[in-house]
Amino acid sequence: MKIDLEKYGLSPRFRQEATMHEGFFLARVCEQHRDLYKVIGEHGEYWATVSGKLAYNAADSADFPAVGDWVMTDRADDRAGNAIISHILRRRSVFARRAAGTANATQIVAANIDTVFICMALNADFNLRRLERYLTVALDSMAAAVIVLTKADLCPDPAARLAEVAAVGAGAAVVVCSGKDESGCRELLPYLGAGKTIAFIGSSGVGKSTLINRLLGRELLATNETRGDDKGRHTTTHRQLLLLPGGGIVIDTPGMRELQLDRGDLAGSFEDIEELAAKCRYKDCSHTGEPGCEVLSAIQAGLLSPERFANFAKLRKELGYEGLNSRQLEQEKIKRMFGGLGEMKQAMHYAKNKRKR
Ligand SMILES: Nc1nc2c(ncn2[C@@H]2O[C@H](COP(=O)(O)OP(=O)(O)O)[C@@H](O)[C@H]2O)c(=O)[nH]1
Ligand SMILES: [Mg+2]
Ligand SMILES: [Zn+2]
Repeated sequence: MKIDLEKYGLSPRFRQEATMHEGFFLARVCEQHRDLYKVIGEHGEYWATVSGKLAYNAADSADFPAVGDWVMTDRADDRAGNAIISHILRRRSVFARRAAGTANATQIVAANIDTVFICMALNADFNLRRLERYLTVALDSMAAAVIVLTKADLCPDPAARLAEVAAVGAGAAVVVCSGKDESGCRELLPYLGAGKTIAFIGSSGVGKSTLINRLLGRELLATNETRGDDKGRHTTTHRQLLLLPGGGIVIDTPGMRELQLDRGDLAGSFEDIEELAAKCRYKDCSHTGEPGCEVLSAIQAGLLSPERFANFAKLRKELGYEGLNSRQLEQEKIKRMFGGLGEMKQAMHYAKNKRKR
């Protein structure tokens, strides 16, 4: 039986790029276990490892396949041992972070996603500063961002939380849902669709796997059931791509204790501050006490929360964007995404589309 890879998100653009690798087989990465990848191709799922050449040429963990990647392999099944991944097709979007415990290694959390569900629970997990951090990465990912507030059943006043989220939400859609009851994830349905890939991102325990199980209609993913009870404690340990019965693809990710920024779009997640900063008397205003600083005036007038500004300053420092203005940041991003002048045409195309949006 031939598998329809379009259901797995295959688009003409990847099909086209795949034709440049004659003699190889197109597949999408569904799971990663250290150096072993489970991929899905036209003849089903099989296991693969990367070629020596790919590993040798990799400068960073971001150059290795990630869940969601479209790759070329040397065979269409693994009956004769693991297949070899020789190429990764150019990513359309990535949710990336700084690999834990490293100074500058990038880790791709999910690739080729249409929408990122930033999941945050409406209980003790609720933290606007963390949300700003996730948004900064999501808005840079080239995927759409949706804020998913989970565990609504545990919150006495979801409407109040919703208002707080909307204030920092950078225009992203916000949905409130619960994995506790059947109808709880109905709000997510409008974002799902055949061939569309959604990545569930957020801290451990917020209910990502529970929601995905609801969407799947069965308890496929282990959820973190027994906190404090060390018997049978299951949790998501690896990233995994799954096909929904109603159409659409979801990527479950293990919770991250901390999302360290590797790249980000502060102009998107902190547009309000960027707008104020553009009106500061000095172009290179650091908003730390210069005269004519609109950012500080807004804080004094109670129009901008000092916590939000402190978080902005912290994230900007973490990204190494201190002192760059939004124009320079945009150029920085284009350079990073399209690598130098060689692909300038793509970069212009991107900039044009961005302006249209
Ligand atoms: N009260 C409540 N508990 C939930 C809800 N969704 C998930 N949980 C519980 O939260 C824990 C963590 O859920 P899990 O789906 O494993 O979270 P993940 O780490 O984000 O994948 C489990 O004990 C779930 O039963 C919800 O909507 N309401
Ligand atoms: Mg999980
Ligand atoms: Zn200023």
